[in-house]
Amino acid sequence: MKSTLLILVPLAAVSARAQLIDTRLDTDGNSSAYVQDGVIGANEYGAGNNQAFQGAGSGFGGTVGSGALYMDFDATNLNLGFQPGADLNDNVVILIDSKAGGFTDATMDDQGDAGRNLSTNLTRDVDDLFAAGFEADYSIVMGGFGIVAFELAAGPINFLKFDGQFTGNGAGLAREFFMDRATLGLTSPTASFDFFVAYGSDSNFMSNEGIPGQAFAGGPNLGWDNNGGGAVNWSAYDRMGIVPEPATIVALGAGLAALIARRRRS
Ligand SMILES: [Ca+2]
Ligand SMILES: [Ca+2]
Ligand SMILES: [Ca+2]
Ligand SMILES: [Ca+2]
Repeated sequence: MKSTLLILVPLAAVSARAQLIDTRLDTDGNSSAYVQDGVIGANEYGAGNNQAFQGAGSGFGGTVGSGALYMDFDATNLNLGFQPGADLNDNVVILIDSKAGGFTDATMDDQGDAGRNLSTNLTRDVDDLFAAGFEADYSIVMGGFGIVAFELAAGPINFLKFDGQFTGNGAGLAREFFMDRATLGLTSPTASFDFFVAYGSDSNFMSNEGIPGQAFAGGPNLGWDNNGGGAVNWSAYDRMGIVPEPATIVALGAGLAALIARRRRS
């Protein structure tokens, strides 16, 4: 009995700290209906726009908490669309874990500008803990200024791309943006990555909003110091990936059949 308890307790502790909330799969990783026009078109991000991730929290008015983040792959790019749930007065911060290794709040600190500071520090005065195993590799920051992407690093993070097509704070305007799959390490036909979205001010005053909704979504805004509550736990994350092409499945099936045939002959 004692040994059973010893096994169960650590498992429970791990699952409480890391939670995959939602997985969405692109059924055609080689093509997309993406048009960078500030509008989420019908079926632009999968059939019925089902490749959409929802949030929770309303402390800053629901911009992220009531917003939606859409994604779709084509052969070259990962295409994203963010539809705000309220005016975009602050900064949407998307942290992406798309390859081995990476960084946490504790291993990054770049205060060069608001986007860099939010990407590497989130809540200003306390540690921000990611889900167990989540090591961020890239960030995308969306605000009234436009959209910027960084490759994360221990020192100054590396600027990748800026797009100024969409500016201002209007909630009706979808922020659409694309990134090169190769840059993100997502060239595989069955590529997938994990991410979560935070929302904070230029001075790292953080909202309780997120995509997916975090455990603290029903509480007060995190502010600068998590209201004296210590480290912030960004334990929840979502996953976006690609369903294998039928050709890939056929090839896998053929390989399996050949393997079985070889085993039967031997
Ligand atoms: Ca697609
Ligand atoms: Ca569009
Ligand atoms: Ca940091
Ligand atoms: Ca990583």
